[in-house]
Parts: sequence; C-alpha cells; structure tokens
Amino acid sequence: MTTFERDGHIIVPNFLLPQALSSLLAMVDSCPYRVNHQRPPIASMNPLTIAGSGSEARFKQIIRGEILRANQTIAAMYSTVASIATVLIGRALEPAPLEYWDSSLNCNIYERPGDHQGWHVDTNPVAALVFLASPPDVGLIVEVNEDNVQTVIPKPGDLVILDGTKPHCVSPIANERRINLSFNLYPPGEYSRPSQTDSLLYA
Ligand SMILES: O=C(O)CCC(=O)C(=O)O
Ligand SMILES: [Fe+2]
Repeated sequence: MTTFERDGHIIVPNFLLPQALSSLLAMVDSCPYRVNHQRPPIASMNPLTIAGSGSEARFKQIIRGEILRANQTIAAMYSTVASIATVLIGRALEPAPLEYWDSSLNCNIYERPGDHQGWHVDTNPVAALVFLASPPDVGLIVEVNEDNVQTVIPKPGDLVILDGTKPHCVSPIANERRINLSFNLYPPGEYSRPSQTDSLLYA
C-alpha cells in the first residue's frame, strides 16, 4: 500500500517559494471577479459521520476561470502539479481542459470567521491544493476509513495531493484567512464534461 493510499493525501512542503507565494496572493487579492459562491454538493456527503462535525454548509469563493486562465503561472502550475501527482502516486493524472473550468481549477477562499466546508467527496479522483494561506489551527480532515481519520494542516506554500474519493471537510476558520488554489486531476481523458453550472452561475 502506498503512502497516498494509506493516508488519503501527500504533502509536498514548500512547493512555492516565498516570492511566488506573495505574488500569487497579491493576484488573488487584486482579482476584481471574486464572487461568493456556495457550490452544490460535489458528489455526495459523507455516509459515515464523526460526532461533533458534519455540518453540510459550504462556504466557497471562486475566482472566475477567465482570470485564472489569464495567469500563465497558474496554467503552468496546473500541468506541474499533474506531473508531480503522477510521479508521487504512480498513476497517470492530467488536468481537465481549461475551457471546462467548472471541472478544472478553482480558488478556495475562507475569509469570514466560521467559513468551512462540510463533509463531501469530489467528482475528480485526485485534487492538488496549493496553499497560499493556511491558519495553523484549521484542519483539512480526511476520513480514509472508519479507523483512519487524518487531520492535515498545511503551511503556506505547501502542495497537498488529496484523494478526492475519500470523505473530507475543512474545519471553520477563526480570524485568519485560508486560501488555496485547487486543481482537479483526472485519469487521461476522464474529466467531467462541462455541466450547466458555469453558464447558470456566471452568465
Ligand atoms: O480547502 C481545502 O483544503 C479542501 C477543499 C476541497 O475539499 C474542495 O474544494 O473540494
Ligand atoms: Fe473536496
């Protein structure tokens, strides 16, 4: 069994150097198209429950795909994290075409106290999360199985490769922001076809 299979995630520390981290954060902060967005449940909620958690509310903000696409660093990063995940996990993984940005990449911004994500699994089998901000007391909780629940607390600049098929949630933030770029990865040719979601939300 690989580390990824055992833990449901792998952390690559310091994937971003400090300068890249600050310029990406500046890009996110200057982005004029930031929108509030409460995304519908991605695939299904966790069938297992853990006492004390399990709120279904999701808080998410997505930066418009156009802005992310216009940023060449982020487009390059998408291919890079796909290659890194392929090597680390030992399974071919690739980006979704950017024109299907509902299936491809996203920016999660948790900024109001209490912002969090409820238990869910992703439609994409693997996600690569590049952390631009990450409070030291906020966990990404991954339930690999009933006996193995992992709490992942990344540092800013870290890359987390996540098994999107395992139920996971993000605990509520207090006052410090939590921001990641989230890249959806798929086996070759298997990305989700574009849904109506983009046109409904961003027409
Ligand atoms: O913000 C995180 O750490 C996880 C985000 C997530 O699970 C998602 O966007 O589907
Ligand atoms: Fe997720």
